[in-house]
Amino acid sequence: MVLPNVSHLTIPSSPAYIGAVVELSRAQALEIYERMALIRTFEERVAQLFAEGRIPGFVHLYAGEEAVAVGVCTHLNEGDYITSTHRGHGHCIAKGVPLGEMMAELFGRSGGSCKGKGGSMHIADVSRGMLGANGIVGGGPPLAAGAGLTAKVLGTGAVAVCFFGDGAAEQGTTHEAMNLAAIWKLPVVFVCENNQFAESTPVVYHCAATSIADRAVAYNIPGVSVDGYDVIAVYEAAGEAIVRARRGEGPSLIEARTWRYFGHFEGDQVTYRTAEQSAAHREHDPLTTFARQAAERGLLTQEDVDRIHRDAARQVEEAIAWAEASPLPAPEEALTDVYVAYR
Ligand SMILES: Cc1ncc(C[n+]2csc(CCOP(=O)(O)OP(=O)(O)O)c2C)c(N)n1
Repeated sequence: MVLPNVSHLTIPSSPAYIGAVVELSRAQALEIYERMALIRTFEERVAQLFAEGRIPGFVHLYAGEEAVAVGVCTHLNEGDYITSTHRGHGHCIAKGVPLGEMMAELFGRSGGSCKGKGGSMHIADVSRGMLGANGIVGGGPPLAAGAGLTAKVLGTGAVAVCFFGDGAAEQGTTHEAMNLAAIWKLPVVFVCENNQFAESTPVVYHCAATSIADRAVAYNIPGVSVDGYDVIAVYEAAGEAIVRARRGEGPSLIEARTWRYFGHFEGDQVTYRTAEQSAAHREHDPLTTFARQAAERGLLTQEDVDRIHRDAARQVEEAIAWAEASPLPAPEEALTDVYVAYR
């Protein structure tokens, strides 16, 4: 089915994308909404659990940015790769990492994706192409270039998607990775989640460009800036970039403009932006925006939306129960699987 009325979805800054029309089936619309609702529910519940002191370490929540992870990962297969950031729960869920294993990782339990040794900032599930959340800002782009090189050399047809923040956009590693991926025409899609802040620093303080997507010019690759609240816009841009990567035409850069609903980390007092600003951004909430777009096109009903939220809540509670039933790692395993150990 071809969706009508998509003029607002046409992406202005790259001729390659102009005029593209998004086609979504009801099954795809359900899948997209289900994934976004699962991320939102997971994050809101993790915020509560953290406040109750039930999760050790740091957590950085992804709520508000769901359309980016889901709009991109809906195109990916299990054999494709993603690299993530310290704010990685949404990427993990969108790529299909089981919720129970994620929650157990947050709880530091042995059933976690990394046996409870990584925590929120280091969830990885290589078997599902999730190459890792990453506590190093700008750590993901070189990994994505490496995964793209692997795919190219082995001829697997896989694509590597690199999620990174506007802060990470200023790291040298990001530029080195984009340049190398462009020179070697690697199947990599660089997705900058511009949520307007790096910790407490507004993007206008740290970024000389008015659009991070414009930096693609420096690597002679397509660059496009999209509304990161609009999952259809992200889906459309990502679809073009992923097809291009699979055709062997090299990398692309997508900037998705978005906003995180929570602080930089849980416990952040959020003194660097106003409640009014946040309220204005929430008017464009990705879930309600997509529910409306899909309803207008006869793809989703209010009953679907209600059922999906109930189901997401059930899945997250099951994940918590599964995590809590999982034992702590045995002390004698403290150094097993650990890449670098200080002795
Ligand atoms: C190499 C490095 N420098 C600094 C930090 C400290 N730090 C953690 S998160 C962060 C901001 C990252 O901002 P951005 O990339 O925009 O991601 P966001 O938190 O907005 O999702 C910084 C500077 C770090 N973890 N790694």
